Amino acid sequence: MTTRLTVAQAIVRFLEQQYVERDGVVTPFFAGCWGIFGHGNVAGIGEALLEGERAADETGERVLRYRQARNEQAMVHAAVGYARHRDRLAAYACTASVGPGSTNMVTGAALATINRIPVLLLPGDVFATRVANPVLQELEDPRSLDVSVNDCLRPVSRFWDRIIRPEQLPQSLMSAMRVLTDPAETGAVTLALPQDVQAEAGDWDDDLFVRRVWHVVRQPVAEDALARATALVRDAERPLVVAGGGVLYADASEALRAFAEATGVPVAETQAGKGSLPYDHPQSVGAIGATGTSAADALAADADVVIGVGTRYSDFTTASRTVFAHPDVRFVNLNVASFDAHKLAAASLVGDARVGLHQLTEALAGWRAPEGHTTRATALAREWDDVVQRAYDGGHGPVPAQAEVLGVVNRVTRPQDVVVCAAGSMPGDLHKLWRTRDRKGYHVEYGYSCMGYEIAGGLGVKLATLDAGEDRDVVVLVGDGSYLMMASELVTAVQEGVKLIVVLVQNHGFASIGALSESLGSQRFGTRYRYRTETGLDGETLPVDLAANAASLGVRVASVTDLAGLEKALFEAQAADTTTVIHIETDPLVPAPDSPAWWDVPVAEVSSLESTRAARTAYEKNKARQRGYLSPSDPTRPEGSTDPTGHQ
Ligand SMILES: Cc1ncc(C[n+]2csc(CCOP(=O)(O)OP(=O)(O)O)c2C)c(N)n1
Ligand SMILES: [Mg+2]
Repeated sequence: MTTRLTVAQAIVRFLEQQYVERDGVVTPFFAGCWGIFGHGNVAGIGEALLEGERAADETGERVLRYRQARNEQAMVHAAVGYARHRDRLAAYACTASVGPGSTNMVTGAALATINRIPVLLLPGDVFATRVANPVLQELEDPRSLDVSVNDCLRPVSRFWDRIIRPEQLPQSLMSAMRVLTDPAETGAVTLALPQDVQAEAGDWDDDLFVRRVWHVVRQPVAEDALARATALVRDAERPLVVAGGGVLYADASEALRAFAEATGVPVAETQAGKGSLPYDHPQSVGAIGATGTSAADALAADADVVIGVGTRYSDFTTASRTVFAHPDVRFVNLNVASFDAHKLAAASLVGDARVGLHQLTEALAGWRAPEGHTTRATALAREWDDVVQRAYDGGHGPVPAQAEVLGVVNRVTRPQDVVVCAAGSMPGDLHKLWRTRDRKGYHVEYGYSCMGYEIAGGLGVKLATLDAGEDRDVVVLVGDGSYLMMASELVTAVQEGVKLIVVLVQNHGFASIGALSESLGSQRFGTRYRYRTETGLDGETLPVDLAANAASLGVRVASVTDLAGLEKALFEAQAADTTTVIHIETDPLVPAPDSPAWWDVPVAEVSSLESTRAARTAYEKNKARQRGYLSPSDPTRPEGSTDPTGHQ
């Protein structure tokens, strides 16, 4: 049997029937479709979504619900926030018109792919028939009429296709689903849809539209690989776990806790992995790397075996390959993605984090890290927590320090509430200072660290909590720079009746890049929001009123000047039904407690500036500490084997 539908109608009908199963729990994969309409999708995907909603009004059946966004980049961020909070087991589609609507999604797609979060992008594309070309917003590449702006989405998508014939669609949809639901492959998936093809009808095999379940299997680690890794760990004197986002997506926190408690190995966390253990677990040593705690970074410096679980070892995590300083450090990497498992010349364990941790725990039965190592880790973590408390209680005035603001927000929010952030000076401060009490409590996008993710991503997180039936406030922390880049989805939150608590930290510019600039000899050049004078951008502070700006978008606004006011406003925001933006000024020149680690940002090799020359000297010193981490994880050659190259 076949059904006659347009390509767009077939896509919508197909997406509605996709389910995912993990651990025996079956849930719908698509929560809905974000979209902004233009001539490239209004009569294609737009018509199909409308038809779907009308049909559902009659039948009451589940549909791909349409959500209206203000900005295409933001809608992809919202989709990512949603999927990340749902452990990648649910996602959104995003439809955009041809041209600028589609290219606006490029940044969101890159963010999704880098963070390994599923999102299905459905950009409109230029006419497949080319009869009426150039269509409004068409690129027109004189070298090939086959190119459109949607080709920009190729490098940032894990699967990319352009449907120029209806017959191509079923295979592409199946490939899209395979990638979206595969934890090792997932990211942005793009199906570019020429505007004429969207509206073209085909006779579709009804099997395309039957309910389909995609199984997310928990791949066990191969026994021989496990044996190699176990041998390394058993020899370790100062092992350290680095927990990444994979621990959270695999819902492996309990398995990690069991591993840590059975073996005594301390656990450090990356940005994406923060919350893998509660901050006050005796073996939790907190943030690692360039934004790390003194505890985690001291343990990393001495670690002889590093057990990375679900981490991709970004330069922040490794402090640009300096944080692991033991001359013979070896790595054991448990990761569902072979690409990540093999990083740093590790003994690789390719598999699911939860199953793999269970396997490792069992294989190491009876073994424990030296007692002194575990107790040292606990003592170092306590010392760091005292540093955190002092930062929370900083007593700066009249304008408070950012760390004090974080302290108040941490104290007033409930353990299950989610803090959302992405760029500026707050992610680093949060990584070091935030006391995470729930595995879902910390949502900082630091794979792409994209200014503008905060509010849009937070909206997606809140929608995810509502769909999951969870009672969580979502607290978005956003700097003035990020706010100015993309506050647009506050309007969407108002429209959808979704409640966010946004803490807008006003420090009149880029405190983060200002501090970085100063440390690199660049004198905070171009990082403050100041009037232009004859000598540059060094006049009075600009008269922006972001509280008034937020109020104009239809949200509740509280403008506070001190920590007591912040606390009161947070309580009121908690009690409110609608979105609140709390505006507070902080002093950009009060830094949070410093991390001992380095981050590689190259400094000019020659310069007429004394500040730059001094910074270059310091840079070269740090550069000399940088390691390749190339030592084979298995340095002993099996007996009887010969090296064909003749090298020893
Ligand atoms: C889209 C984007 N552009 C540029 C950057 C580089 N960048 C990182 S932080 C930052 C400044 C952020 O300013 P603000 O949100 O006010 O936070 P603050 O640094 O003041 O804490 C910039 C420009 C980025 N991360 N994302
Ligand atoms: Mg700022």
